[in-house]
Amino acid sequence: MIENKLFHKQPERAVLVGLIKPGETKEQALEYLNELAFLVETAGGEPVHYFYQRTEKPHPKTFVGKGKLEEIKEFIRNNKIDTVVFDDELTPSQQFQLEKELGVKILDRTTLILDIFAQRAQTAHAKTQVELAQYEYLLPRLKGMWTHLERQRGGIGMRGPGEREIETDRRIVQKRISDLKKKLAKIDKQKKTQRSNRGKLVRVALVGYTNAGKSTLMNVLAKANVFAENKLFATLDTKVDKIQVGNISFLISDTVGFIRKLPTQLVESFKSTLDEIREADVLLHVVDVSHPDFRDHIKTVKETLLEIGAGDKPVITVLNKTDVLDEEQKRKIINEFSADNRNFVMISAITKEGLDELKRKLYREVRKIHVKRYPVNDFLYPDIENLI
Ligand SMILES: Nc1nc2c(ncn2[C@@H]2O[C@H](COP(=O)(O)OP(=O)(O)OP(=O)(O)O)[C@@H](O)[C@H]2O)c(=O)[nH]1
Ligand SMILES: [Mg+2]
Repeated sequence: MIENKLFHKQPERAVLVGLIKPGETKEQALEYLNELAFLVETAGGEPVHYFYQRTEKPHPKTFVGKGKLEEIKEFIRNNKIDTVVFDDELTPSQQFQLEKELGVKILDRTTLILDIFAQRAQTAHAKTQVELAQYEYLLPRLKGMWTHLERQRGGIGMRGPGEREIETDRRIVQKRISDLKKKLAKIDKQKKTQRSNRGKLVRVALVGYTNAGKSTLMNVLAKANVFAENKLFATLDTKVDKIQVGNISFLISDTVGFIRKLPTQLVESFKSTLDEIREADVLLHVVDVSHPDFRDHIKTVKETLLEIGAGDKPVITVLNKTDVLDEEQKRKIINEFSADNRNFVMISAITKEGLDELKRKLYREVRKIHVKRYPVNDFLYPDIENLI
């Protein structure tokens, strides 16, 4: 449980609002709201109720239509609600209008994710990246923000890194943005030098949806000690370790997870963190196959990889958390992925089932790159079956 002690004794009670877009089923929309609820909990809030509306696109002024807005208003009146969270990024004017109509704090998906990142950030690098993303998002929204509510409410959406309340004075924010950019440019340069100092070693990056089990797998593979927990965005900082499989040493990195509608401000300011993925030779795409929406997660990760310019790398799909599945479910998934002709392996990072097979696959991929980079006689690479 993330502490919210600075601002609230009780968790903020939140109502969640999403849209069912054309082509989406109600189940899908509910799954999306479940994810939003998980985000709210991770931020220290308490999801109380879901509202959703079938519509082609958000209402330009109030996100949902008039009738739905009345329903939400009524619910807020009767249930001591502090906050309403919308599952998409709101425009500054929607935010302003909703604030006026509903009289409670209005948050959108982006603010929520930025807030979680702010609480999670540990190093100066992560803190700088998050703070910049927060202010870039905030700048066009400062006018009229929470005008009639005053800022004493604080809490979710108002916290910067290190439990500092974020600044809302426009001039100070502008100055802060330019300072943060300068600071980040400096850190990015250092990071680049660090990466280039790692030489020609093959680099493998763990990628995947948030909470898929990347850090848990990193801990198992590299005997590292990376923080892992059942909350979203447990990892923000990149951790790199050297490991040996068979007779080859290579680098493995664990980094920030992806999510649907990852705020663009974050993608931009996390550029150097994401460089770790961009510059990797092989990707291990970790998937939580026990999650009902895992196919959607795979799609999101692929799209994000394309977006950051890492869409063309060799990928091993690591279907994780098989310990939660029964035999029938496993068989179905194996058939599905075999038909797809994908390079995949089923594992459990907890019970370690499938780990040897993962190592063999990893060895083969790394070896392909290794022989190109260090041309030597093939006999130096004995058959992996004898090694693991
Ligand atoms: N049952 C089961 N749980 C797992 C397995 N692997 C990881 N978990 C759990 O899944 C949760 C998330 O694991 P993490 O390793 O933190 O996931 P992550 O992908 O690093 O998440 P972020 O850093 O938030 O992106 C934790 O509670 C883990 O204990 C597994 O094989 N089986
Ligand atoms: Mg992690």
